[in-house]
Amino acid sequence: MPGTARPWVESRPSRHETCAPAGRSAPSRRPIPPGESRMRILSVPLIVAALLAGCSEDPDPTPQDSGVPQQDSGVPQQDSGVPPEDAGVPPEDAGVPPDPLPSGPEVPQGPPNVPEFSRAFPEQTRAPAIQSKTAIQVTEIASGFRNPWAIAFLPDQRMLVTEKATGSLYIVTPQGAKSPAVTGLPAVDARGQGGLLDVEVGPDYAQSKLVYWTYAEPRQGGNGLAVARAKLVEEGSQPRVENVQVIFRMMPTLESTLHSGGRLVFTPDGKLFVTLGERSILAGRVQARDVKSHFGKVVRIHPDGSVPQDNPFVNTQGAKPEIWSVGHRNILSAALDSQNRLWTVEMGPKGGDELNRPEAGKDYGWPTIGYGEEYSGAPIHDSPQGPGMEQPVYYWDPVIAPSGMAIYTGTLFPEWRNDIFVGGLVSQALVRLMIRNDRVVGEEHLLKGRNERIREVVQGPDGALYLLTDATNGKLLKVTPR
Ligand SMILES: [Ca+2]
Repeated sequence: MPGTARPWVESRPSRHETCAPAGRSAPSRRPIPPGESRMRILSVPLIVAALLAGCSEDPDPTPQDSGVPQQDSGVPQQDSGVPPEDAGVPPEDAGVPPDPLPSGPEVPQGPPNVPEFSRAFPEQTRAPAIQSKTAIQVTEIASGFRNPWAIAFLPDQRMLVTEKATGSLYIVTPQGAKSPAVTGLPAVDARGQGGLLDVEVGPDYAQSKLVYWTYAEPRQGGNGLAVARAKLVEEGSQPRVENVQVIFRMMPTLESTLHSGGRLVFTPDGKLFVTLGERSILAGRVQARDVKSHFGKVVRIHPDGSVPQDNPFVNTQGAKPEIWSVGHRNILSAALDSQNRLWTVEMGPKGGDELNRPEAGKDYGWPTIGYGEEYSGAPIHDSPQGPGMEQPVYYWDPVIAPSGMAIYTGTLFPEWRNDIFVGGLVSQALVRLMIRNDRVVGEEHLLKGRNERIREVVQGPDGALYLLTDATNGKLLKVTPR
């Protein structure tokens, strides 16, 4: 109900409610060397014992490798039953020696789908579980959105909110009052994962009133992701867009309702990153590493759609000059860090969601390498690693099903500064990753008790996190300290 803020207080299960089999402390605490499978060092009796102990969520009785050599932390590994006390260093403590990195078991998540694939380095998956010290409150700002997809803040702190399937764009006040749907947007192909997707406010909005959005564009012979921009006009109670310009079209056109990608990220130097999926079907998937196709790429353009001349493939014969990086599956999460570097999370196959930091001209390997398998269980990759292809910074097996991303820079939660937040659809969580030296050193799954698919995560100008839930009655939520 617009204007009615309903507080919801996060409650966390105690450690006793999480899965911690009695045998967890018994086996060797030997760190798992890079390249060695976790499963290979487990004995069948240990797995059976864990299952018999009622631990269906996490049959792996091996204490989680902290991902950090113990000699670096200077302290013994904590008992697995004790929550790490070092989840986040408030800036006021900057003058004292930093807390040791988190250690202990990972977030309860069940066994990997592809245990025969080994991580490339210790911190690449199953980071130690961490817990925020700050108690959080979740307030429902508005509801009644039909599968909302994205939020963007206007300079006056109102929000633009997209609805995927209806192709509608709304303006929502901080108190939750929703405008009529903005008129003038072009039609969308709303089937499957298509529709109206991301929205961003132009960097020069104060002068230009330009807003930008992505959508699945219906075309002769199929569809494809497009990026449009237009002037937002508010006169009276009915907002509209004028002078719609399509500034980018993913090519080739293909008939598919899946894997459009579609996140937009402006950079402070005036460029625009667009993430592009590989359409899922085989005819699209095989183009993910091909520079003659936009499928499975991150592209980088100017806000008018023209190509920056320092893009990596502008001088490559036959290549699409907009391409920034190749070999992605379906990137639904993207954000800049405090150094203005792009980070992405891509929806992987079963057991293969990936966090990457895409750099110019690099190849992220899909579909040749990866850590997952087909949802049928059929293998996709001969190996999770290969020459000339980049390793993900982190991967999830089982998957979280990522969508939406923010890298926290606010002051409301000092302990979260520079942490990565990712929305979880299947995992129904707000996933928090603690990063040190570009490695994931801790993972937390917030809001699990709400049982809602998290589609979008944005940091507001007030330092709160704003979320959208993916449902036919989707909600706009605000996360603040309690
Ligand atoms: Ca990859």
